[in-house]
Amino acid sequence: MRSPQRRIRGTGWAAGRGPFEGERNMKNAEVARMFEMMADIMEIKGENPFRIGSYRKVARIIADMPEDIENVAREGRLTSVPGIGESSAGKIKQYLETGRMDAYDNLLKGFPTGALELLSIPHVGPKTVAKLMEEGIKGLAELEKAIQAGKLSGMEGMGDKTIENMKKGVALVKASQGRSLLGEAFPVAQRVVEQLREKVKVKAAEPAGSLRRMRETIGDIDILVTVAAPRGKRKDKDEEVPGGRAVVEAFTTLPDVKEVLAAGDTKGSIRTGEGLQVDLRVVPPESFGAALQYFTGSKAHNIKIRGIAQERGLKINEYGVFKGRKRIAGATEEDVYAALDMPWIPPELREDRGEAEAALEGKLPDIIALDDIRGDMHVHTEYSDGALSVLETAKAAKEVGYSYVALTDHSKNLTVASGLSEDDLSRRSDEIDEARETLKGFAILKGTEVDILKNGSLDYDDDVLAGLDWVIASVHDHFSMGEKEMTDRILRAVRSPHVHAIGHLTGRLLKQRDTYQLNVPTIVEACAETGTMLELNAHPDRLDISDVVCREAKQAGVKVALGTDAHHPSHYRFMQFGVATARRGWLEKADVVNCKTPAQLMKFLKSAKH
Ligand code: DGT
Ligand code: CA
Ligand code: CA
Ligand code: ZN
Repeated sequence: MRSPQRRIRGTGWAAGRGPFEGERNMKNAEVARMFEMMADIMEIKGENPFRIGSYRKVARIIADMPEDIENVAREGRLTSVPGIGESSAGKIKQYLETGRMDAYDNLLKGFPTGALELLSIPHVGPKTVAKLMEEGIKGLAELEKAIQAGKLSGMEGMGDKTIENMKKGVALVKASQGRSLLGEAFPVAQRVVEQLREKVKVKAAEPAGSLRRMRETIGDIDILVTVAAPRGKRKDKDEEVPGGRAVVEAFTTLPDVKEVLAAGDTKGSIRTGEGLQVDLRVVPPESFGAALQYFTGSKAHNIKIRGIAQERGLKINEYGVFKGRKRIAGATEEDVYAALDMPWIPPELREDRGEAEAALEGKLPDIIALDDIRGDMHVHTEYSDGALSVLETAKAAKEVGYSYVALTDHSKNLTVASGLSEDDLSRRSDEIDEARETLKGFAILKGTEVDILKNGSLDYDDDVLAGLDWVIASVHDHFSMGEKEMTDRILRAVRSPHVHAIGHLTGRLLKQRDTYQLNVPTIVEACAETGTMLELNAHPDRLDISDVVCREAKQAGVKVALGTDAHHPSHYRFMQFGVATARRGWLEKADVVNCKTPAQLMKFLKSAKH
């Protein structure tokens, strides 16, 4: 039988390998979060404000540091980073070397978990948590009850708007509780699968579940393995082949394992240092495709597929497709779908959003792949808050294999991100001209991410914008406007003849901040009328616009531009999450401007607006 492994087609998962190898272990965000958390807990406890401030500062420094903190620590350079002193360096080192930080563990010891829940609500800071705790509100469920009973209204500093925001925040936390960002879970799955393949001889090891479907958040990671003799030992060409038990053992003793939740003959479950649960199942080769199909889901897709099988008098489960008692498919996913008269359906489409019907009619979209992307349309340089120079930034994009990059530094309104003055812009323009000379055959677009000001006007005058190749307009402040006001604000930018695309349209930060109040269909419609594009911001915190809005854009004829919002070339790898979201939104090459050649792109941008 042919190896099932070779039959796994170009999913987002497969696209995860390649040029970004080696960039996946950045611990910066993790360490920064720990310092932020320590500061929050100290603040709730009412400890020394100076100490709290210094922890916050360290968190910020680490989060913004373009370099991998593990490298900095390994080379003994922690204390030479401005703002990191001996004591912080010690904590960081201890954590990176041992996976524990005493200071963190001690602070968390005995601290009520309910307070941590409250802290995870957007807009709820340590001061509010302290106040709520004083009032006897010690967790999410209690807060929800208190809001419902109108108990907060009497409390100091609790206006209607604050309470309304809190209510939304509680809903957001409840919805995302226990879920991780795709950007966090993906590298963990990649690591676990690789380590497993190295440790034990398997015929195939592949992720399934929401991770294979590349959902924006992941509940747990599911991994499917097949070996030649899953239920026992068998001699295979005189060689002892591992059984399911051996695979589970190898799995539960991987370096990433922090806790073993279950270990049996064909199933294992562990928790990693990141707190992610990973479920592993070992299945026989003749069922591998059926099991992969089943455990990839989604549940809604599976239910639809089962119905289609029943209509044909067939039965489908994780062991195969059966006609009576005879297995007619199961070894590969292609076989499974073919048994139902369907072509193979890319995992990203399996959400019961019409993909099964489309497959039956032979009308599945020809969705884009990472290889189709010829450039990154949203990148920052050191002129604003990026890490590297124009030339370095462009060179790194060329090394990824791109034909172009759009440099989209912030505009002057965004002082926290060193937005560019008109003078800065013209200095940058000269520098781009020089870089163009150096990097012949590679296109650098002179771009901007211009702020949409409170009233919908733009942060640069029209003549400045007219001199640029690529204009993204984004909202970066005054987030809490009403729906009508915010929609009008963005519509005004859409109607500017100089705005090519709206950046991160809804402003959501996954698990942290909900979307602005906004009428998305109205904006999509206006984009279609004016030839304005929508950005798909590929940063794993954002993935904005979402898969669902991508689909709306496509249906309205609005083109989508993918950008990673890179502040350092190591962020270029986020493109795979943007591509995955585009795939989930059914986008084809014609829908995505990044699939154009440089010449096609420049021509298109000149005539896009109408
Ligand atoms: P997650 O982990 O919440 O991000 O989402 P999934 O989709 O990975 O869900 P999970 O881990 O609970 O289960 C993995 C897959 O197994 C799921 O996508 C479809 C399949 N599955 C699980 N439970 C059921 C079920 O009750 N019925 C059907 N038809 N499929 C199921
Ligand atoms: Ca899962
Ligand atoms: Ca699972
Ligand atoms: Zn932005």
